[in-house]
Amino acid sequence: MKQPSCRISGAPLVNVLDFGQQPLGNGFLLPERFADEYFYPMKTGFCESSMMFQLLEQPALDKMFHEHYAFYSSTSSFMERHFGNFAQQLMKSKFLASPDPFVVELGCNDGIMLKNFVDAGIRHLGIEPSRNVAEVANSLGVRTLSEFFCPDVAEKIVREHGQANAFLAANVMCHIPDISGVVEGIRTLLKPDGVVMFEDPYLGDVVEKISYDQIYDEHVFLFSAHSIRHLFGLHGMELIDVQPQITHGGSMRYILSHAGAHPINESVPTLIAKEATLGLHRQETFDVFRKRVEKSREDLVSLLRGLKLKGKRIAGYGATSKSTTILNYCGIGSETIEYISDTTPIKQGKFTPGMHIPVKSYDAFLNNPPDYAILFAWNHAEEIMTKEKNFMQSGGRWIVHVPKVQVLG
Ligand code: JHZ
Ligand code: SAH
Repeated sequence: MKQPSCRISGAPLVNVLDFGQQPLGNGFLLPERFADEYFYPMKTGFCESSMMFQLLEQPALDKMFHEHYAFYSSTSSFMERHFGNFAQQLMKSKFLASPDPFVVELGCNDGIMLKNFVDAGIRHLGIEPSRNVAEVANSLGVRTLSEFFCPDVAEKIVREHGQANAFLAANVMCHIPDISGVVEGIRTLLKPDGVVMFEDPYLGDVVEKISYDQIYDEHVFLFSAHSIRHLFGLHGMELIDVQPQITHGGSMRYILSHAGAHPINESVPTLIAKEATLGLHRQETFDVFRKRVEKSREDLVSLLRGLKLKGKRIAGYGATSKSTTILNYCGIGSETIEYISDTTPIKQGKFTPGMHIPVKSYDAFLNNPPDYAILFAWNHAEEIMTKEKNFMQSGGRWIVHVPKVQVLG
């Protein structure tokens, strides 16, 4: 096999963490597809030149994002509020103060964020290649183009709508392997005084909380302020602000503009200095991370094994993409986990990628609760714990693996 190289610097990438053969994170499937299920070798590397943490290999984009895409953003009411606040923050800012502003969002999914701009009567466009979720967005009045964003699409948008005042993205920039093409597209699309605001799971949180389940096929990168400042700097753009978010277990919102267009907030050098202390720009940090990931796996496997020996019933809560990494990396299947409950209709009645645990509706959890529920949607813990007070009051226990493997309650 050709030596993998950094998608930004071209330098050779060294494997820092090997997860073995992994299926698609969102590849929920029916038994007739078990025999020809797709797997790929999931390894991660780090480039000290671009400071980018990345997968060595990623499946083809159309294997992951298509008309049966399983993740619908609006399954979380907390995230609906979060994106409502994100939209409000932009609407109140100087960036939309001009007459007839235009907002573009990459990976708008079912319209969770852009519907706020529809309500406010603001000109907008979503770019969403997964047709099923794009259709939901369109049905809500969110104008959505079903395409993969790239420099050509950026030019087409400028021709048809003019340049954008704001370019938004949430949990999508880290999915796109040709990230340099995306930044070039943004440069074409953005007005000279426009703003880019995007957020993604933050490498600092992943390393600190050992949340290695943020690593799966879709997440080709895990970003830091170091890597983002460097990447956009190569294209004449500047990181002007950073705002930590609690969403998805710890995310970072990056705010950028054309170089020199806006002042740089003090938050940027402060975070860069913090990251330097944590060593997020150095390969050796990931050698330590690997050992901690391996320990987390041992702890989880031994906890679950002990509970099964005691005859306890265990089910999963939230058939997340993240759980695909946990289950396949730890080798946990239906001998241990009876079922996983999930509110997303397209996942229900199917089986989890690779380990083939049945995914059931939320009713399965309510009507047949287990002794222990492993919280695969741990990033939504607050929302879920509030909803599931009864489970704990009737003696049910939660298992979480972040920031350490433990039983709650
Ligand atoms: P959740 C996906 O990751 C994939 P996942 C993607 N790569 C990404 O980056 C993030 O989203 C943004 C269910 N649920 O948000 C709904 C309940 O059953 O952790 C979802 O299937 N009951 C684009 O899949 C899943 O859990 C509930 O009460 O890791 C949550 O998935 C709630 C709140 C959720 O993302
Ligand atoms: N922004 C939403 C959705 C995240 S899911 C949220 O935070 O909840 C990621 C979305 O990005 C998917 O719906 C996927 O289809 C889309 N996507 C993947 N590659 C893309 C690309 N090159 N251009 C635009 N969208 C893309």
